[in-house]
Amino acid sequence: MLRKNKNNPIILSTWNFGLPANEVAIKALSDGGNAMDAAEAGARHAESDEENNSVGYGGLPDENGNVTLDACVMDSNGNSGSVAFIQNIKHPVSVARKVMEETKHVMLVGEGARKFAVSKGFKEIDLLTAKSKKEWKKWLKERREMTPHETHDTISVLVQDKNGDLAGACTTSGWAYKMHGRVGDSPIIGAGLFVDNEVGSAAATGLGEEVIKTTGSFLVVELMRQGYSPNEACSEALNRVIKAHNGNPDFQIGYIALRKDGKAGAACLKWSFDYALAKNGVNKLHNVNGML
Ligand code: SD4
Repeated sequence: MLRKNKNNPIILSTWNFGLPANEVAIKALSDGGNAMDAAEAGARHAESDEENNSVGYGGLPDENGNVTLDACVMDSNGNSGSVAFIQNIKHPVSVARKVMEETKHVMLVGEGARKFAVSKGFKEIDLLTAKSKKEWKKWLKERREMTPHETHDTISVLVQDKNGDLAGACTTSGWAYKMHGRVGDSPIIGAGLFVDNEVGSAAATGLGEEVIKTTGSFLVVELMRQGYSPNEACSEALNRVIKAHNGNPDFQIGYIALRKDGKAGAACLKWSFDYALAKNGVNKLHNVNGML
């Protein structure tokens, strides 16, 4: 049994936009929120940022010019909620939380998810900004296959609150110029995100198809249960992907992991990967080099 880290909240998020997301999450905690409130608040911050072209408003569209979003949440009681392929709603992470808390389901997709959101008071807006539209129009001329790491940048926020409880949120616009209807790993519980309040939490960024095939985040948490450190668990989950691609995957996946005792870790397949860690009052960007 892992010792519980208490009275020392920790926030761990993907990429450099994790830094401002962590700040918002810290504020949510200091306003009295729990781990779920903080993870949601952090993810919402990235969803609102129109400069971020891979999450929420301002996200790059699918091949037909539709911005379609995926998100999920998981709380410390093992509850989860998710929306996939949702359109015209700015904060899919909050819709996912509503699915978790106000329906008997875990996952809603597409039109059903949008209608549910509207019924809960979410406003419909056009998520395609002028900037993203311009990029898409440019892409249409060449229709060049995007290498996933060019545009893939999901935000995942893992939080441990002062009680030592864990929760997480994950949100993305997915693979730029994807096929209409494509859903990635981010709304799939166990793939893009997994939280087990006894052991730890993990989340993924990168090529969702490969994360789904290896049930990545669940695997990272289970490896921590077996005694792997957060860094080792992330690397071992990536070893499965490396093996499946004969030692030479040509795409990126990054994992972050937070163990119940407060230890954080990360790993990525290739190039490098940034993550933001807020701990002991310091919110800082860290970088890990690729395993290959
Ligand atoms: C997806 N995993 O839709 C997401 C995208 C992503 O860094 O993480 N990008 O496949």
